[in-house]
Amino acid sequence: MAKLSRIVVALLVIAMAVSLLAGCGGSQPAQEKKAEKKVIKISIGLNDASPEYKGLAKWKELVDKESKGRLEIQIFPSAQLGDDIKTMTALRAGTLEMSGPSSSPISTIDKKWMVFDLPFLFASEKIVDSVLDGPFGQKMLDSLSANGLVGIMYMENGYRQLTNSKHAVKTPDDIKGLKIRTMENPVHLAAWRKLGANPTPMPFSEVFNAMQQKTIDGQENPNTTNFLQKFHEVQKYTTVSNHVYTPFVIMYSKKLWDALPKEDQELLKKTGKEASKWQREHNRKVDAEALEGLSKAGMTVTKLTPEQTKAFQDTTKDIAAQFENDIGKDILAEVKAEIAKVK
Ligand code: TK8
Repeated sequence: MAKLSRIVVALLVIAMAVSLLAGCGGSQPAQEKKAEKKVIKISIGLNDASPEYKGLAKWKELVDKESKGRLEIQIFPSAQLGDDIKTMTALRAGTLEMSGPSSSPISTIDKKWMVFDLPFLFASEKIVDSVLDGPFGQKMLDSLSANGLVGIMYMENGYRQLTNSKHAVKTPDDIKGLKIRTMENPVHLAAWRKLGANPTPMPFSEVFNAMQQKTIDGQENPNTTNFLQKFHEVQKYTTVSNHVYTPFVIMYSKKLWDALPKEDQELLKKTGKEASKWQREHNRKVDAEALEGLSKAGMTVTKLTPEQTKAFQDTTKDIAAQFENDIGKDILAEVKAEIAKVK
């Protein structure tokens, strides 16, 4: 009897071992499938309330659907993985897949990107759309590959507006002596110097603190950023100046992009087109609400009249000539021709 039960136990143990092994074997294809899933990390400087984040969340959704869950975009907001310049360096080294910096810091890698920094270059959203979605915009994106980056799409940051903690700004005279944070870009520095400010370049993630500590008096960013990053908590005056339009450039590490299968590259670009369009529409819907939000939060809002705007345009009008050689005469002529087509 005892012998029999020992045999039964032994048989049971064998049966369990076999079923476990079978289980392992059975799960192997599933594991392989899991390994095929590709995570694509993207870093942005703005927080998760920003229109850039929303646009990327839309893209994530489209990519998930089209790839049937095989490609997963993971968005890291608020410069958790580093500011614009740092993450572009990571992309070029191949240690991070994606980043969505402003166009302005790209000029630290390739000076022709300064073209988008020229004050008052794009007089309307219609011009923006036509230039960015046309051959010029595409050529700029394609040119990134010479520097280890792949331009996937543009997203909208928007027209930039000046905020400060000192007084309402209506004329270039009002800017005299204001300490203004600018992006890390020589054109912005030159333009603000021209306007009489004392400009200080700084990565975006340091701006809120610098305003709170009063090491700077102001900064400039679109209404959505000014509101959604809660700059109204540390700033008192907004001037709707629309002085420059710098897009976001959603980019991929060329090193890592080249390792992707062609079909994945195509899927990412195709869905990117749709996300880019969606994001621009979304941004334009929320810009006015953001300005209202700033006003409701207690900021004094000054909207420049066309005459007032002209004074800012006149003061900064020779900036383009000053940077003509850095940008390249061909690029400058091309963008001007594209703009002229729209007008
Ligand atoms: C976020 C920045 C930001 C830009 C700036 O990383 O630096 O002021 O407008 O949106 O790219």
